[in-house]
Amino acid sequence: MRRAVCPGSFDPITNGHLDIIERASQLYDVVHVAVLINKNKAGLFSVEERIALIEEVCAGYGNLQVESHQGLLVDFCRERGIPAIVKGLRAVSDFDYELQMAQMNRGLTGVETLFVPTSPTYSFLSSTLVKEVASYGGDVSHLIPPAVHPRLMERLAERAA
Ligand code: COD
Repeated sequence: MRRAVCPGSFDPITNGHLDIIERASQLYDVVHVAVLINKNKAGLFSVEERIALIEEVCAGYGNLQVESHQGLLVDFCRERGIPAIVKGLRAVSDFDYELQMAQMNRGLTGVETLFVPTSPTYSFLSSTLVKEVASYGGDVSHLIPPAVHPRLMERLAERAA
């Protein structure tokens, strides 16, 4: 069984994430989508909510497992026997940090990182920008899955109240 992990914060999942997950799911038998918990960063959505959104949006894929993890990504991989991390590369600006993480992770446990070039449509897209644009009233409906949009708008309205 060829296994890989697509890791991230997914706060919330965007069409850019979805593109990478979908492409990974075509290349591997099992793809683990790992929602990494960052103790120092409060998210807009709880980890449980992020997982529920990913599961809803990805319900059509038969080979995904969505899980959370606190700690090192390499430990998530080691515990499950996952030899490969799949990451999307948006632009040159992503490259420096992604390269550092890939080399660190390989040095720690030998896990490989494979980079998938982003689809040009999503090269500017991040959860952070989606939240910022939406919070000022910009239309982000074409940037996130249809199931995520109403939840995002509700959550931003709650936060603004
Ligand atoms: N196009 C293509 N790919 C995209 C796009 C897009 N528009 N948007 C996101 N992606 C892909 C990228 O591969 C990105 O890395 C991934 O989705 C996740 O994106 P985010 O924004 O949800 O998540 P990040 O960048 O906050 O996630 C960083 C990690 C959680 C993966 C990283 O910090 C990590 O591995 N943390 C665990 C702790 C650890 O092991 N630290 C040591 C690292 S050496």
